[in-house]
Amino acid sequence: MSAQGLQFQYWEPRVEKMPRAAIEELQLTRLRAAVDWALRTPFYRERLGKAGIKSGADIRGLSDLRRIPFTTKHDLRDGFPYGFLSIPRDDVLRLHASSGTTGAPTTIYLNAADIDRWSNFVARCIYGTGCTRADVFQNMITYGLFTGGHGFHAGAERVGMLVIPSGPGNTTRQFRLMQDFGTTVLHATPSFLLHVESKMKEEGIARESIQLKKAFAGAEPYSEDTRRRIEGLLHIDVYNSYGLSEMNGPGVAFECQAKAGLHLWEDGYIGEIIDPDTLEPLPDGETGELVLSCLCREASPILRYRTRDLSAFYTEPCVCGRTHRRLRRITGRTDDMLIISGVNVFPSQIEEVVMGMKEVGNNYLIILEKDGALDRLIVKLEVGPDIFMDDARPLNALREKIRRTLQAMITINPRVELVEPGTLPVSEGKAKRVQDNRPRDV
Ligand code: DLL
Repeated sequence: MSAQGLQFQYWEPRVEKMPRAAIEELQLTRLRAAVDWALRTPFYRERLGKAGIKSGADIRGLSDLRRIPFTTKHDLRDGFPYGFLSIPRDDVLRLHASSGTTGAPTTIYLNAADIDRWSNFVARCIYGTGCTRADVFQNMITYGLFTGGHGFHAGAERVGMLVIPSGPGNTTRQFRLMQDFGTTVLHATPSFLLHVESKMKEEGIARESIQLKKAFAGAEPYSEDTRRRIEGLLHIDVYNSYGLSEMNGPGVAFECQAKAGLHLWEDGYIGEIIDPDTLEPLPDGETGELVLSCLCREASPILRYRTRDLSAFYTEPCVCGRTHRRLRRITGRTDDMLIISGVNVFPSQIEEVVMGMKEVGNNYLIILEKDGALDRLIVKLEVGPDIFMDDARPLNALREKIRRTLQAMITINPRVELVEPGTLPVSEGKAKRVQDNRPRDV
C-alpha cells in the first residue's frame, strides 16, 4: 500500500489492520485473561476483590474496565519485590526495573511467553518503519536493568537485522562500529543522537563514510522541532518510540512511516486518557493522563496503570491503514519525575541522599542544564554551620562523598556545588527546589 509516496510494510498485517470491532473483541477476551492472571497476585486479589471482581468473567464488556481501580507507581513500590508476581518464581525468566531507582525499584517479571510477545511488539514497530533483514542495527541505548537495550535487541533480531549491541557512550567507538559494519539504523535517546551529531563534526567523520538511514528515538520527551533537527543534521528518518518499564518497556507505541502520532498496539495494551484531577475518562482528541493496561504479560499483570504521561488520542484514521489508535507525542508529565538523559529521577531521591548527611545544611537546589546536547545535573547545596568554606580539603572530600552517594542512588553523575549557609533562595510558599533550565522542548 502506498500513500504520500510511501511504501508501507506490516509485520502482522491481519492484526495491524484489524477492524475496530475485532480489536475491541480481542481486547475484551485478553482483559478477562489478564484479570485472571492479576487475581493470582496479592495486590490485585485485594484490590479487585474490594471492587467486586472475583474472576475475569466478571468483566462483561470493555466498559467494565472502569470498575478496575487504578494502579500507581506507589502501589508498585509498596508491592516490591514480589507483590505483583502472578506465577511461581521458578517460571520467571527475567526481571527489569525502572531506571534511576535503586532503593525500591518498580520491578516487572517476564516468563518465556511474555518475552516472546514483547519481542514481537518491538519487531512490529521496527518493521513498520521499513526496516528489513538487510539492515544493520546499532543499539546505542543502555542494556542492564533498563528495558530499552534488551527490548530492542530482541525485536531487531526477530526482524532478522544484524544487531550491534554497542550500548551508549564512547562516540569514537560508535563511529568505528558504524563505519566497520555499515550501520543503517540507530537506536538512542534523542539527546544522545544530537550528541552523536556534534561529536561527528568534532571528530571529522564524513557523512559519506557511514550509511545511516534511520534512527529510533525515545525514552525521554522531545519535540517535533528536535526530531526535524536530528533528521536534518544526520540526514536520516527519525521515528518516535514510546514505552515504559511497567508495560514491558519499548514497543508500546511507535510511529509508522507516516510519522503522524504513535500507534498504540491495542491488541497488547488498552489505553485510556483521563482527567488527572477528576480521574474521569476524556474523549478522543482531548489531552490528559495516559492510563495503560497490559494485556500481554502473564508474570506481572498490571491493570489501569497511571503513567503520569500527558497525551491524547488522534481520532482520524492513519494513512498507513493501521487501525490501532495513535497517541500524540508525549508533552509532559503530571508528576515531578525528571527525565535526565533518559533516566527517570524523582527529586525526592536526591533529597533523601542530601538530607541524610549531617554535613549538609537545610537548603538545596536541583539544576538541570544542557551541556551541548546532553543533560547535566547540578546539585547545589548549602553546607551545615560546622563546615568551614575556606578549608578546601574537607570541602572537596564532602563534595566527592555527595557526588558518589548520589550517583549510586540515581545512576547519574551530578556536579555538586557547595555554598555558604543562607545563600540559596528561600521561597515563602512551597519550596521550589528544581530549576529546569533545559530549553523547553515542546
Ligand atoms: O524509557 C522505555 C523505553 C526504552 C522507551 C527505550 C523508549 C525507548 P522507563 O525508564 O520506565 O522506560 O521510562 C518511562 O519515560 O513514562 C515517559 O515519561 C518517558 N518516555 C519514554 N518514551 C518516551 C517518548 C522507558 N518517546 C517513561 N516521549 C515514560 C516522551 C517518553 N517520553
